[in-house]
Amino acid sequence: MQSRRGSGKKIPMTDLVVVGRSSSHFTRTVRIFALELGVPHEFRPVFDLTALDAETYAGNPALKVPVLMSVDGPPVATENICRELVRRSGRGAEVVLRGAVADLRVANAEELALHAMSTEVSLIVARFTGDARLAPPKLERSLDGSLRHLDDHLDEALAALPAPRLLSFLEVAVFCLVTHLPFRDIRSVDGYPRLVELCREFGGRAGARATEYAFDRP
Ligand SMILES: N[C@@H](CCC(=O)N[C@@H](CS)C(=O)NCC(=O)O)C(=O)O
Repeated sequence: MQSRRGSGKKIPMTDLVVVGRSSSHFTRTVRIFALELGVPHEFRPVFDLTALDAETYAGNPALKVPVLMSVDGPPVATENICRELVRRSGRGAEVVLRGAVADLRVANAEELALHAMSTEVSLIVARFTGDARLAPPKLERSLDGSLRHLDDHLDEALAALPAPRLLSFLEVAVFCLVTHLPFRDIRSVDGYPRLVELCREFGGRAGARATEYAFDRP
């Protein structure tokens, strides 16, 4: 049985398809969720991020990845997809999604990790287009300030997360962000020892090892 909902491409009724890029930190976040939670899925790369049609992005009108293709329609954006993967896995009790903990140290760290990820995307787009006006100095300051805060306050935030846990959005997002900065040559992360340590620890997980950053080629 096939469905066309959410995208022009046919997908099997039972299957989930993560549409994204192997070089994308947002995509890596959802792939790690799917792998660590044992949710069967296929990965389908988008090769051309300059495309202007939503079809290329599995129907995402924002022209962004990742997207999760499913018969129920495609949730767009990383947090929504992680939430849907947790729902499908039936393992919600073992996972700390964004916003699940009221503690401000966690909420601020989640916000700053996501903010830094988006800021990095803006810096990459500015570099790609060669238009310096797209990367004003404030953007660089904003990224540095967010990383500084995360490095200084990571331990407090992690201590406020429920334990034991299989996975938290905060840890996965920080891992994907901090490993991505040197991969895209946006920042050295040497000045952020606590973040580097988290990456070293988390990098041993199966989901992390299976999703090493790479540039997809058609
Ligand atoms: N809010 C979105 C942001 C996704 C995003 O910025 N994805 C990047 C790849 S890491 C992208 O699609 N970049 C292409 C572009 O901005 O043109 C989410 O949480 O998934």
